[in-house]
Order: sequence, then C-alpha cells, then structure tokens
Amino acid sequence: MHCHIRRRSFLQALAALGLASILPSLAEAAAAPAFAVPDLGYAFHALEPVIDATTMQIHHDKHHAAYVKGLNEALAKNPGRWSNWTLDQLLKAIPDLPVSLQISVRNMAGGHWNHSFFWKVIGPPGNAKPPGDLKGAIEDAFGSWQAFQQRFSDAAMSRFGSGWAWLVVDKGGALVVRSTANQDCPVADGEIPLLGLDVWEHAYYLKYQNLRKDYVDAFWKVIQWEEVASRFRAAQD
Ligand code: MN3
Repeated sequence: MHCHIRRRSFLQALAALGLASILPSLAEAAAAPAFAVPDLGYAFHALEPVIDATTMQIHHDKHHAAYVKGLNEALAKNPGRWSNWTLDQLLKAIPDLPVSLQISVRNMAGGHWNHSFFWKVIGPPGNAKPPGDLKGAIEDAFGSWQAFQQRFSDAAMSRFGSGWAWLVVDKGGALVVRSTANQDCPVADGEIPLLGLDVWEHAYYLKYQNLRKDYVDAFWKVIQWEEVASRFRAAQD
C-alpha cells in the first residue's frame, strides 16, 4: 500500500511538471530486452600462445562490452518498432532505421555481432583440420586450400586501418573472401559469415605490436573448423 501511494504521487508529480508524456517511452524502453555480452565458452588463457590471456580479457570484457553498452543505450534513446528486433533484424534494416540510429546500429550492433561470432570460430589451438565437405567446397571455390589461405591472409593484410577479414557465403550462394571496414558486418549485406578475423589493433597489439602478418599467420592455429563447417552446412539449407 505504501508503495502504491508513492507511485501515485510520483505520477502526479510528473503530470504536474508536464512530464507525463515521457511515460510511454519509458515503458517502451523498459520492455525492450537489453543485449548482453555472451560468455566466451573457454578461459581467457585457452588460446595461448597464439592469443594471450590479457588480450582476450580486455577484448571480451572491455571492447565487446562497450559495443553492447553503446547499442543498448542507442536503442533506449530511440524507442520504436525496432525495439524488440534481433541483432540480425537490426543489421539487415539499417537503411530503414531513423538516421539518429543508423550509425550506432552499424557500429555497435555490428561490433556485437562480429565479436559474438569471433569467439565461436576461434578456440583452443589444435583443431587444425577442416572437415572434408567444407575443405572440398573451399578447394572448388578458390582452386586449392593454399590459394584460399593466401586470399584470406591478403584480405586481412590489405584492410587499411581497422576492420575484419571474412569467408562468407554471398547472396548467390558462392564462397567468397572479403574484408570490411570498422565493425561493418556482412550480415547487413545479406551474406552469411563462416569465418572472420578481427584485424583491429586491439585484437593483437599487446602480443604482436605492429606485426599484423604474424598475428594473421598464427590465427590459423586457433580456428575451430567444426564450427565453421556447421555454419557452412546451415547455409546450404
Ligand atoms: Mn575486436
């Protein structure tokens, strides 16, 4: 009863101040599910010596968390029919969103999607072999396994500044290697990512400093090929 009275007097006070109109947007923002940083699924040190524990911890707990926080704040400030959309829905509809939201979704939803994906396609070293069906499809698409590795490394190395290298299934169903700038996510272009490599300096600078090439070469040791292959199979349906 006490709470009820206090709530009523709070509402009356808002009305007296002419602020009653903010109530629906407050309710809408409160109803929207906030995005959350997923667990890594392994220890920070699990990718040693390829990716060091400190880099993993800062990358996951600080960088990824900042994208999630930025996305939640942008959505809370701009409630609308997109308030309950999934990450994929948001990314695929960037041009349809209000201008005030477009850059935040592109950067923050992109950053959240890309990192959530990255934690799954990397893992403890030692899973170096791609399953036969994926390996065959990659060899068909790129000529040979070595040609694919070269193409992917080139995409990672030639991305000037911050961004990502990708192996995707494009809109025509073809396996394609490409890169994106910043946190641009291939999902926004209607593509299905199978493998991605974060080439922002925050992903490697503590251990590799300016030697991006050494990081890109070492990356092959931590790829979880079963995860990549399961995404490849799902993309065939
Ligand atoms: Mn990153």
